[in-house]
Amino acid sequence: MKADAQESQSLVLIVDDEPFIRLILRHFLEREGYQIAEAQNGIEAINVFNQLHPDIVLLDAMMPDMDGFECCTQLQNFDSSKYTPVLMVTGLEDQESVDRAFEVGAMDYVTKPVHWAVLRQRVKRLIEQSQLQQKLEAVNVELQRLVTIDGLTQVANRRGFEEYFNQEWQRMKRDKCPLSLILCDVDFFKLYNDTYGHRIGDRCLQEIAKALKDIIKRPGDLVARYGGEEFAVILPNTDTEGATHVANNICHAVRTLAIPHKNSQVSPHVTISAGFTTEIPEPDSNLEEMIYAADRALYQAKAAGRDRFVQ
Ligand code: GH3
Ligand code: MG
Ligand code: MG
Ligand code: MG
Repeated sequence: MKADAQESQSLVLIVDDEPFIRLILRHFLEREGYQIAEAQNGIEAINVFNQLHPDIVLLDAMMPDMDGFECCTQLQNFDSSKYTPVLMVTGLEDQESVDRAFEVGAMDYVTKPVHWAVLRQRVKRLIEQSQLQQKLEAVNVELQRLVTIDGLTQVANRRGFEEYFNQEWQRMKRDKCPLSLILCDVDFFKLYNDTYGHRIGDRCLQEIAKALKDIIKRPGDLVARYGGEEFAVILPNTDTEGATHVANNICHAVRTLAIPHKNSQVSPHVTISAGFTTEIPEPDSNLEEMIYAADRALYQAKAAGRDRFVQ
């Protein structure tokens, strides 16, 4: 429908070496409510495309300097062309040309002389399809994000942790760089819930997560909720000295929140214990073992009196 195109004012790039063809295409499509840009060969089409990012390209095949097939091939190299359909509008009717057009990335093909009623529908449908595809992609990206985020604390969840740790483990192995992992566990948190209730317990976890996010800001570092009241911090390209610094900051930051915990056996406030490990992953070493080592260190921090970190 005409109104649709007018509302969104989609931009059509018409590429044809014949001025008369450009003129009648422009005339017809403007009447349908589209905005129009023009180019008279493939080279010009690529320039205009990169400047204006049209919603669709109507592309002639036979043109001097750069023909439609070459132009279509080159357009596929641009990220911004991912959702821009190319509709070939050409006098070539042979099978080889049709095959070639689709092979180089055209989404559809119409022959000259143009059948206006058909062209009108093709242009409309191609633009709608590409808009729908863009929306779906955006939803998909958001879904991917949501499945790796913890709903309560908004840091990465266990799945996000596993994906990222796996990825960074492989990367550090390839680059022969140190990877550090800190596991943290809130002290006497069962008692906290018993004392203040589960809702206040939830809020406490949110505050701790926020405090961790506030201090762990280096690009590439990741804070995750590893389990109920356990957090994990992944520090790529970080040696023992760096991890010691961060682990110390974590304990300090939680202490500084000064969240009352009157039944804690170590402090009148909520505290956290941490265990960390640093290694340059070897070809034959195992990622699970690194997690296990951090967990052992955490256990030692608990055994040594809590509110501290151990390597
Ligand atoms: P420790 O110092 O040895 O770590 O003692 P703890 O009491 O923290 O350890 P324990 O593992 O016995 O208890 C963990 C508690 O964390 C029990 C559980 O109810 C609580 N918890 C786990 N997930 C959540 C959550 O999402 N919200 C709240 N409020 N509590 C949680
Ligand atoms: Mg031509
Ligand atoms: Mg625990
Ligand atoms: Mg605990």
